[in-house]
Amino acid sequence: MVFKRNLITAALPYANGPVHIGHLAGVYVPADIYVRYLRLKHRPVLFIGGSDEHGVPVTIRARKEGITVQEVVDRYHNLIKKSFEDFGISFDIYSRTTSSIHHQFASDYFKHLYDNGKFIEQISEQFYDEQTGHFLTDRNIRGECPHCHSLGAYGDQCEKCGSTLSPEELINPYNAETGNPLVKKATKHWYLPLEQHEPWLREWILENHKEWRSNVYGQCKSWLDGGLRPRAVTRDLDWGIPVPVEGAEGKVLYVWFDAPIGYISNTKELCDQHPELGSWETWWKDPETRLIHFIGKDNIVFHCIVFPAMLKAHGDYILPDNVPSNEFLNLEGDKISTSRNWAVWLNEYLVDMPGKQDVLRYVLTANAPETKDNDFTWKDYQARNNNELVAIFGNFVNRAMKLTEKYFEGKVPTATELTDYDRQTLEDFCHVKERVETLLEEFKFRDAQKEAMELARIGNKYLAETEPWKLAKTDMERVGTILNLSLQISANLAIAFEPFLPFSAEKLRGMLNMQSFDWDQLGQTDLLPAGHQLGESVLLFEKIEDEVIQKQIDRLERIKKENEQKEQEEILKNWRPDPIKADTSIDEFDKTDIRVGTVIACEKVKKSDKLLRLTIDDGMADTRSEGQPYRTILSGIALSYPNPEVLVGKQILFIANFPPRKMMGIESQGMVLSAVDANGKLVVTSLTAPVKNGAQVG
Ligand code: B3M
Ligand code: ZN
Repeated sequence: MVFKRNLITAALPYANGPVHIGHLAGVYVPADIYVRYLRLKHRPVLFIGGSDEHGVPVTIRARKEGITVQEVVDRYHNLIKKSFEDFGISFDIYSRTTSSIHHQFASDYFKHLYDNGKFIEQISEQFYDEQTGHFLTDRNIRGECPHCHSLGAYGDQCEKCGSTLSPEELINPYNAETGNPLVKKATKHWYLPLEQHEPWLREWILENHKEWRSNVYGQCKSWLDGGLRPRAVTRDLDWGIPVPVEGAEGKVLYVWFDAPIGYISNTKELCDQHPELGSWETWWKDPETRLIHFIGKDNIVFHCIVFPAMLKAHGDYILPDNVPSNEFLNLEGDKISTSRNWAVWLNEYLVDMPGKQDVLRYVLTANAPETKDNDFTWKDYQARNNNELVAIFGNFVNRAMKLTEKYFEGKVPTATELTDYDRQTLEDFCHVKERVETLLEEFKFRDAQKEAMELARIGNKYLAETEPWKLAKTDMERVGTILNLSLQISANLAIAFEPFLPFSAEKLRGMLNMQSFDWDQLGQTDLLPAGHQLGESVLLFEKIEDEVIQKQIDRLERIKKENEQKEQEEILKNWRPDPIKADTSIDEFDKTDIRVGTVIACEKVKKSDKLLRLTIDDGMADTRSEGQPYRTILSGIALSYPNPEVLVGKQILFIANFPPRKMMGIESQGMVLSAVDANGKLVVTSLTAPVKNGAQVG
């Protein structure tokens, strides 16, 4: 199938915070590379973006900051839009889901499905705060975890023990914001019966789209194999697009229903403003349009199953031809998190690293999480800049320019006789176009950029081996040939990097004084005619010093510390003593023999993370055989005592009449008594004043 036009969408970021490097690596940089490439190929393309301004996260942010939701989305929409522009993400439109066009469009879309009987209605019991008159979403409900009994677990997850929860499982659920207790109340919602779509979805994805990336295909398959169920497309919330049917007061469209429709309404907004682009309907309904969604892996099910079902239910619409989705990018080994401020924010990057858009673009593509999660580190960022962009790409171009200025007054010299080595070099790079194109068509951006970089490597090697600076005194003709060839490679670099590093490619074209260029010229060896006057040479890339990188690392370390402190405070705030155990008696208690002893030595047990070996003077040396003056107790407190020697010399309490037990080949003769702190740290018990070792506690 040959497509006439390409409709490229990039996931609409939530307007509840700025965009970070995870978003960029996962979605926006690859989408932008692809779109720029299509434009260079003169293929009709629209690149659609916008902010996702509905849903719960923006309302939480508003309440936290004490401002209105509209203020939140205005702030972040403007911030995101501006930073995308400054970063060179070349959207044809970047709109927002609070626009009136979108509200109308999404509302009509819902109504169309509703009128055609595409939804089912269901009444279910949901948690409700009687005092505020609100139904609550899972994330807004907290309570006691049924598994670890920590307080303040969320309606979808306990962050203490990591178990996935549903709000029903929480003990004493309450409204996370008001603290009010919750009751169950019946509410009506509309559902998209996904199970009815299962047969065609199976065939469409599992049979007809085997070429999709394996992570995407695999996720779809497991959803389909697990059996699809009806999905609610409405919510009880006061922020969003009102459900346009009678009896739906106080209800809005579910954010995941309206957001993907944003791709369509934004296209409409663009086409309405620019009639020369044709009608939005051609872009969305003509089978000769190729629709491609760039998304992150947490959005796969919505773009591959739910949205296609919505499109199909409506009729008329085309379906996506591909959904290239990336895995996640971590930051310095930890998951990026907006709420924990663990991110490199694009708006801050643009201020901290002015003029270095392409460095970040390069690093994020070189390290793109295309097939597995990947890690961004500032050291790697620095190394890729200094060792690749500066040392290879920049250095090569700079030498070619400078030598031409020096020996040929900045005019492209003539290439006379080519040596075998010259011919080999030309041979090495003339396939670059074909290789880069094949990889880009397969959404393999990382390898495609590597191929483009190969040009610079070839050039760098060529100059290093031919050493024209040494020939200047003896063979100017040869120098001319070498520089001619080097400049041709530079011109190729200016074309090849246009999709990847648009700022630098433009700079380079300025240096080479290339008035016009065409992607199809890539691989040619006569891009710059002899005698062509070059422009002024500037540094393409600059070395990044350690101090600059250290500043960024310090910032992250500060954030890590702040987070640890906040988490600690949160834990202490939620800490409650364990409930008192069932009644016992003095007789029962008397059976346990608790004694006092002094720690003589304390060390980690080899090959064990948790165990410490305590050597204790229990005052009973004379009851043991000779050569064994002390009692040995193994205790699982090693994680709480990274420096075990702090216990040496302390008088502690231990149970003396537990039967001996062997662990890690060592016999343990009792149990050290300790208390558990709110954060799980164990603290060994002691006395308020010294007593004789062996004294009984009771
Ligand atoms: N805003 C989720 C996200 O940013 C969502 C994407 C919508 S795409 C239609 O991960
Ligand atoms: Zn728990």
